[in-house]
Amino acid sequence: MSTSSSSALNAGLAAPPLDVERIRRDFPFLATGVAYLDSANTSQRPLPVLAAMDAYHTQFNANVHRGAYKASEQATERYEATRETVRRFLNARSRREIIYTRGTTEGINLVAHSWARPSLRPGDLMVLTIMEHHSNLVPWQLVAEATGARIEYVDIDEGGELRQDQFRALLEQEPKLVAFAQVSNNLGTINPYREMTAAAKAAGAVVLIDGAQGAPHLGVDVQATGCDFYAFSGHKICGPTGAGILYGRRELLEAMPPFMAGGDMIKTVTTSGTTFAPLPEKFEAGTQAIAQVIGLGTAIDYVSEIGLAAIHEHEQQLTEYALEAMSEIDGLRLFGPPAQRRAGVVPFDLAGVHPHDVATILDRHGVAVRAGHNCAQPLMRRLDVPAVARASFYLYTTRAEVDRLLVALRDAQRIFA
Ligand code: 7TS
Repeated sequence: MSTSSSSALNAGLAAPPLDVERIRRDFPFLATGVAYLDSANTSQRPLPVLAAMDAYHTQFNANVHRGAYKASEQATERYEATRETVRRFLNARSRREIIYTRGTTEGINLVAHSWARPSLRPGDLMVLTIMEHHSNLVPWQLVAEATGARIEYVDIDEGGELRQDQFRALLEQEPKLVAFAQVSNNLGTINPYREMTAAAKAAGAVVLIDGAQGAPHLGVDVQATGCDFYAFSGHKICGPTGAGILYGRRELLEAMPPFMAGGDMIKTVTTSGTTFAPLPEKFEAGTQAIAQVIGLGTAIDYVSEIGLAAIHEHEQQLTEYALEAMSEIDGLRLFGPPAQRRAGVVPFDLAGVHPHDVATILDRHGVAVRAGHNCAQPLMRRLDVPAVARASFYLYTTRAEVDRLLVALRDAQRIFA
């Protein structure tokens, strides 16, 4: 396997190639024979993750933090073990900074509700980017409506990368919040998140990174990055749906009011008022997705053991291969930066064929891709397309699956010619 596509991120530390055939045996779904090229949407889950959730349900199914009996203790232990796994994965200082959520969307909404609403004043600036997923966009629009704060969006250049000149100019206006994706779900662009965070912190902003597409493919060191908040979803990193993580810097989380209120997040309740539990429980009201949290911890262990550097390298090689082959298909427009600066995401448009029709033809070939606005309508408008089709790769994706995509694309072209 060539290592020539090794990214600057890996800084010359070429990872050993993945044993993709062995990895694939861990993913039962892949035995369906579908070429699953939609991992940016949701990943497949490996056997150890399924087994961990099964063990919870069959051997120690009980609520956490409550029971005085063995099953509940065991459940609590496994549930809290995920917090340490995530702390290590993100290199957070403390387990108290790791909040369980349902996913990226809930994490961002938590920050919008509990940090932004009480903190922002009319005229305050929030800086977002035009490539954001709706879940890192709509919550801030609601904050703007509620507080009178305003939003500016950093544009992209023709290669699908953020206009850093514009970003720096906006920082001169001293925004209160800067929020952006580590990796774009639609363009695959790996944003220079460390540099952007450092510049935004120097300008005095609170920084939230949407790690939905970053955590599964690059990971993050939140201390080295210096961000205040980092949100991601378990289901895109080989975990189940329904469990995700919000990392928050402790000083900020301590000062923030709760998001949801109810059981588990209180210290004392009287008829006249309530004091709240310490972190992280203050932000974890009600019974959480216990099995899913346990599955998420197992998923992070699974991915970490294989190694994110090797996974990223594998995806980049596939991306390079796909981009090159797809550029030879007449009438096929590709979006996004060169393979070296993107994660395994390949958005495209086949001239004269609606992306939904493309996806339908591909489905007939057993090739699964996403098509639509992919939860980024402002980006679609910026690209001047109603929608795109998107192939996305992960650790189990093979070159043969990309070849099936190519055959199916030529068929779609023939059918609609
Ligand atoms: N942010 C980004 C960058 C995403 O890609 C997604 C999901 C989310 C936030 C929301 O994550 P959730 O788990 O809370 O739903 N992205 C996609 C996608 O690209 N195709 O389907 C879902």
